[in-house]
Amino acid sequence: MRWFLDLIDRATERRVRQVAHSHGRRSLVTRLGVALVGGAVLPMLPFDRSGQFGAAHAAGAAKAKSNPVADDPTKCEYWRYCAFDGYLCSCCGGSLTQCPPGTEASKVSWVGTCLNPTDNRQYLISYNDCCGKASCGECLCNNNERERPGYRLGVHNDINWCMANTSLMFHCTTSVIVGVA
Ligand code: ABN
Repeated sequence: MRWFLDLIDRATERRVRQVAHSHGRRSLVTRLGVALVGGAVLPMLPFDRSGQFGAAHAAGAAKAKSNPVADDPTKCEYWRYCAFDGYLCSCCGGSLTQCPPGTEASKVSWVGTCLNPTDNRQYLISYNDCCGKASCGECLCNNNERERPGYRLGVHNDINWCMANTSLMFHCTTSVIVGVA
């Protein structure tokens, strides 16, 4: 019986020592050290920020610099067309900002916001339709940055903005800078 009690004593002592070791002061200091070093090293680790606004636009600017069509107003990739829906007036006898002869600018329009890759600033662009002639049919372009569904009229681009003009016939669309965001 005595040997059995000794056995229990030794087992209990061993267990108490183990618990004291893992929950003692030294173990607490060890854990604190790990937390401190981890806290200092973690923020230095690289992580993906590509979803962030600034990085996305920096990438956009870099892309525009290496992409000559981004500087060509007859191409849909031109920066001012980021929220454009229609035919480019620069392909229809007009220009970026001027309606072709025989048409007039819509009295109402929708205004988008586009990044100019040259100065990295956001500009407000008014997309005025040119009204009074049948569809130009050249250089169809549809980009939808920050555009919203049709039930929010002022922020939707898939609309005939000739609605308030004498002639409702849509010909093409211009892109006029109306402000800096
Ligand atoms: N704002 C261009 C346009 C005109 C007619 C129909 C859809 C879109």
